[in-house]
Order: sequence, then structure tokens, then C-alpha cells
Amino acid sequence: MRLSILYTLAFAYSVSAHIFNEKYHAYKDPSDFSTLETEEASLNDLWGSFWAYQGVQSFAHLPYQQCLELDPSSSEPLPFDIAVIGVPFDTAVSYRPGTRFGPQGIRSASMRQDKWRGFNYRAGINPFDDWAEVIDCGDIPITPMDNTLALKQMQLAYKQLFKRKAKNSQVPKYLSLGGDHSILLPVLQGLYETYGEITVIHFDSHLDTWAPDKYPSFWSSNTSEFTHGSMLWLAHKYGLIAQENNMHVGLRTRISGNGWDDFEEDNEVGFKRIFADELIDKEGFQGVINKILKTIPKDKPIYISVDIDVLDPSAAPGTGTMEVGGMTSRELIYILRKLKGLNIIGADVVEVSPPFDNADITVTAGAQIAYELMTLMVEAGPVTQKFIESNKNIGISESGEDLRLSALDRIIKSERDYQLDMMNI
Ligand SMILES: [Mn+2]
Repeated sequence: MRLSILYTLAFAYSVSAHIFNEKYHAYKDPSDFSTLETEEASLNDLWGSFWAYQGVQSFAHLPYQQCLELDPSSSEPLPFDIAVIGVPFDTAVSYRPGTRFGPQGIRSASMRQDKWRGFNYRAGINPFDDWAEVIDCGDIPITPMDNTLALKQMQLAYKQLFKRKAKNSQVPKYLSLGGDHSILLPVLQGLYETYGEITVIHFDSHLDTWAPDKYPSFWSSNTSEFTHGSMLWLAHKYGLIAQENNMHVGLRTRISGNGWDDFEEDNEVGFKRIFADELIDKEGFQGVINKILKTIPKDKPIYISVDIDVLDPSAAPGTGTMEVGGMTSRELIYILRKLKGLNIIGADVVEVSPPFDNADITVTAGAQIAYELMTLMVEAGPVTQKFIESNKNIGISESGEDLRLSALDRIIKSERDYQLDMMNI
């Protein structure tokens, strides 16, 4: 009886804040449990909400399923439009490893995020409570023993993930949690099969467009050339990314040799460069944002890749290859927020290495950046068939020749015979 009255009061309160469960704070008398054992309070009322630090961890307490284990035709998978996918792979790094623990570290640090308190005041939307069904798809179970096999596993996983049916969108979007940066190659291969060439906005202190032979070693193999510093070079060789107007943001790495060779090669891979120092030049943030928006096409599929080492080591010590002189978390979020309006069809946060983290600084930054990227993917709206077709046509010449296939031919004919079977599982 008393509960009913409290429900009424709670409901009155909820009129002005209707996203709150009308039964929150319905029970106010710890001296008497007897009224709880009535039909008025279901098990879900009693036990269906958690404090931030409770519950089995999914990203932001989102509904969880191990998507790769479910056969879409024979089971009843959770419907989704945007999913978080963990990619725990870190054996293609040139310096400190540890990002195999990245997905779980970011999930752990995302525990204070959830649908209930998920409204992004900077954006004016709640990415977990908008047009998109958002879930956590679990991890890709990748071998740490053999990078050729690992790459094939990731390629097959993304191929299957992009074939999954979305609920309110033509295809699903994925927010990948790395893993080292090499995971971008199989992500781009999966995206390419859906969209054709992808334009990449690459937040990083490093170029990652290095030809594999820029590493100072006599020894190499096809497998050894797949690294977290060469994946964009490989993506270009495979014709997966736009020929021009990809963009680096936040660069400050030292470069090879005694001149500008690395930048010249970067030009050939199709990137424009924004350096960390430009943020404090006289044109400052607005200059940087204008440069990005002037370069990145509005009508093409855009992918955002965030290497957490774009942040200054003071803001992200838990990463493999720190470079001093980077931006703060606030500055990165500020720039990301200005990318609203672009067709963001996927994103990642990579190179978060919990074993090198201090006091959860890096994993917490990674979780917040993931939330901002999720917001951008929601803001971009569902993917339409028309949009997919309009981009694919870019790869067809006036005479009907498929230029995207030509891009693959170029690899076969190139002096370096990169394993074409990487493209064909
Ligand atoms: Mn990187």
C-alpha cells in the first residue's frame, strides 16, 4: 500500500525527468522489508540497476554479446546499429607492448558511463539513447603467436562483422578498441568491401605511413612488414584509402635520416599533416579546425583513428611509444566535437597499454575519447544504401573500368609482391 503512494510520488517527479526509472527511490523504509515482497516490486525493480563499479564489464554497461559467435541466420542476436568491438592484439609493435589489455582497460575505465547519465552536453545528444541501438560486441579472439594468422583472423572477423544486419542502418558501424595501431589495416579492408575507398582522419604523434623498409633491420619477411607504423602505407598500396586528402592531426615524431623523405613518402600515401605545434601557433585551434574541415570531403565515408599517443604523455602515459609535446584530453575532445557533420562510418581508439598506465589516466582518457567518437557516429546518422552506392561509383571510370580493382592490380605488379592473399581469405 505504502509503495503505491511512493510510486505515485515518484511518477510525479519523473514527469519532468522522464528518462529516469519511475521506481527509483520508491522504497524509503529500511526498517520494513515486508512490503517489498509483493507483486508491486518485480525482481527487476529490486535488482535491475547497478552502481557504476558493479556488474560484469561491458563498455559503458551496454548490452553485451560475443557477436562473432552468433550465426545471424540461426540464432536471435541482439539487434544493433553501432557496436564496440575489442581487438586485443599487440604483437606488431616496434617498442613497448601491452595493448592486448587495451580493450579490457578501456571497458573498465568506462564504468562511469552508461545510458542513464550518457547525455553529451557538448553535442546535445545522448549517444546511447538516440536513433542507434548500441551494444558491446565483445572481443575478436586473436592469436598472440603468429602475426600472419592474426591478420587473417582480424580480416575474417571484420568481413563477418560488416555483413551483420543493422537495425536502423543499412550496415552497422563499429568502434574498435585496440590493440596496437596495426589493427587499422583489417578494419580498412572490411570497410573497403562495403564503401570503397575510405578517407582517414588520423590522430597520432607518428606518421604510420612508413614503408616497412624504414625499420633499421637487415632481416625481414612479409609478416614482419605488417606493423603499427606501416599499416597506412600498406592500406595505400592495397588501394583501401583515398588517394588524397587523408589527414594526420597532432604529429610531432622525429623523422628518418637527414631530411624530409618521410614527409615526401607521406605525401605519396595521400596524407596532409597537422603538427602538434600548430595548436599554439597564431591561428591556433580555429586554424587547425578550419584546415581539417577544408581538407576532409563532406560527401565521402570518413574514418577516425585515434592513437592515444596523440595526447601528451602527461595525459596518456599508458601507451607504447610516447612523444612529448602533445595535446591535452580537453584539446582532443574540442577538435573531435568540431568534426560533427562529416560522414563518420567507423572509428577506433588504439595503443592504450594498461601495463604502462598510472592511476588509470590513459584508460580513462581512452574511454572518454571512445564516447566522443560514439557521439560522432550517432550524429552522422544511419548509413543509407544511396550513400554506399554514391561512394562506390567513385571507383568506376567513365569507360566503366573498375579503378578499385586497378588499385589491387598495382599491388601485383609492384616491385614488392605484397601478399595478395591478405586480401583474399
Ligand atoms: Mn599510431
